Amino acid sequence: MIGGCECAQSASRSGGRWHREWPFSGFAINLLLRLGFATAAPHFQCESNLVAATPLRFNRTMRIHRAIAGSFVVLCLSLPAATAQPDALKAPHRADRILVMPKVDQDTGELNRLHARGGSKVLKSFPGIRGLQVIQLPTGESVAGALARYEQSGLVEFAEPDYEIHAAATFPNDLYFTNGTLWALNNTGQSGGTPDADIDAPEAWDIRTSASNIVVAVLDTGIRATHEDLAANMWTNVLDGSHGWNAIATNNSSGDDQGHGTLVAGVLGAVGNNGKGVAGVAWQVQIMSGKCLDGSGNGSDSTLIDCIEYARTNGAHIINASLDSAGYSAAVSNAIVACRNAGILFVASAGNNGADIDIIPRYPSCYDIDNIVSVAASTRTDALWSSSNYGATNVDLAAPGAQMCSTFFINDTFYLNSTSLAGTSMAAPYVAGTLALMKAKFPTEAHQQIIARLLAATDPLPSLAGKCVTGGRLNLRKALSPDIRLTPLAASPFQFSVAAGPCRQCVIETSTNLLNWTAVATNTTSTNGTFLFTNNLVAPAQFFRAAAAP
Ligand SMILES: [Ca+2]
Ligand SMILES: [Ca+2]
Ligand SMILES: [Ca+2]
Repeated sequence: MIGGCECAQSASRSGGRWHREWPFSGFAINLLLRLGFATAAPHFQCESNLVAATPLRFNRTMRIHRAIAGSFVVLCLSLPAATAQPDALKAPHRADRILVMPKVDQDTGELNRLHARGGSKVLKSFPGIRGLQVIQLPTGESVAGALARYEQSGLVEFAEPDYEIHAAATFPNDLYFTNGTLWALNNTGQSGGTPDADIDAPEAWDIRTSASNIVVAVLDTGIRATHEDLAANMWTNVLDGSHGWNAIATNNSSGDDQGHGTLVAGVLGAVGNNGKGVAGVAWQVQIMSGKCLDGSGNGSDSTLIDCIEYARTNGAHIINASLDSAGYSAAVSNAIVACRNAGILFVASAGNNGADIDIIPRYPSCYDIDNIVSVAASTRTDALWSSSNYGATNVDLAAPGAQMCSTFFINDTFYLNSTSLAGTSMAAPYVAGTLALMKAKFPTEAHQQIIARLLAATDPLPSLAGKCVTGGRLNLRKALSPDIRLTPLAASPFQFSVAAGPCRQCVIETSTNLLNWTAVATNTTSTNGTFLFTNNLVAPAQFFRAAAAP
């Protein structure tokens, strides 16, 4: 949520030289997280980062609070508590540590003797925060007792609990999410994975979980529409009550007799937070089944075209085609162009040949049509999956696609959870589900804009450099809420650029004390995602921040 760029301007504007005054990045994020816990009483809200136009000297305790309200992040500064708040111990905190702030001009020897008498130990002190100390309590001493001991000593400005912090995120209660199986959504390094080799789903779900008005057509082996984790998210044709089209049998019974389609559907849109099974990228969505592959997983261009046309003429916004062919078909490309002209996004798996499809093309990925997003598969260590196809031109991005778990067609409560379940077929629906949430969030944007957002939002990875257009892996959070970055450009007059993703309205606010903020400008980023801000006012010490609408 938090952008990482903060900058400072010399207090002397005539000096006009840039330098970093306030190493806010790590510092701020730590504090933000610390207060992410303290969300019970958020103060004010903005999604922002800060530009400091002064060397900042704190002669008060600074606290920065973070909380979530929609896609907003709370930043706030409050005066120090002279003593611990009466309810200070109600919030979860460590039992073995407290924090104390020595009084200014206090003889450190006296405080050291107090530590020693009580059997406590200074684990760390922070000279840059006026000597703030992290205190290890002796075994058996309660936090309440220790706080009282320090506060009554008269040697500290305050003593307070070491509150627990947690990353702000929305965690669904579905079994395979909570037990860590769904590493692709949230990877903490479980089962040999690389922490954060994931699409940042919990962070994204703070912003949006539902794409209930978006129809995603899964062109595949069919879908088990009665599955407990899919039934509520199946699209229904109001004319016949069906959930799609079966181009193999040429009827409206589009159930799954192979399993592949039900797996794909669960990745993009299994019901989230229903206490069952898995969570889709979109917790609510309308999944249309286009059965173009038979019980052996095989079909042909004619069955594919039949389902593409059904999707297009029945209101699909997004098509997921976890399938590929070696044959270039003018007919299929025409069907996809018709979708393109209707603004329909078409997600294609890159294929599982371990090949460079710029050299050995696979279709539909390699049709040169601007509504196609081609997806390679990545692993829980953020490597390119060994059998994934790739291509610097014809593959756009990677998404998780190995060691998967999803809804399966055997019965209504079955989930396939296998370390050998892998493929670009599983990667594509991570992108399709992401696009569904994006379409729901940015309903007026054309397919080119949505795709540009998607591709700008990937996490670049060394393993993907040169392997796809973006060289990156899908990031759902960035796709829904691009980072806001302020970059200094000139000192006099003071000028910086605001980068916040395309067409995003931002308010620039200024403060001299980080307490009182005044809006000084409102502007909207261009389609390239930035605008410039210039400040001609002379002030001895000013901070700037940009806050975006959700
Ligand atoms: Ca991340
Ligand atoms: Ca993550
Ligand atoms: Ca579920």
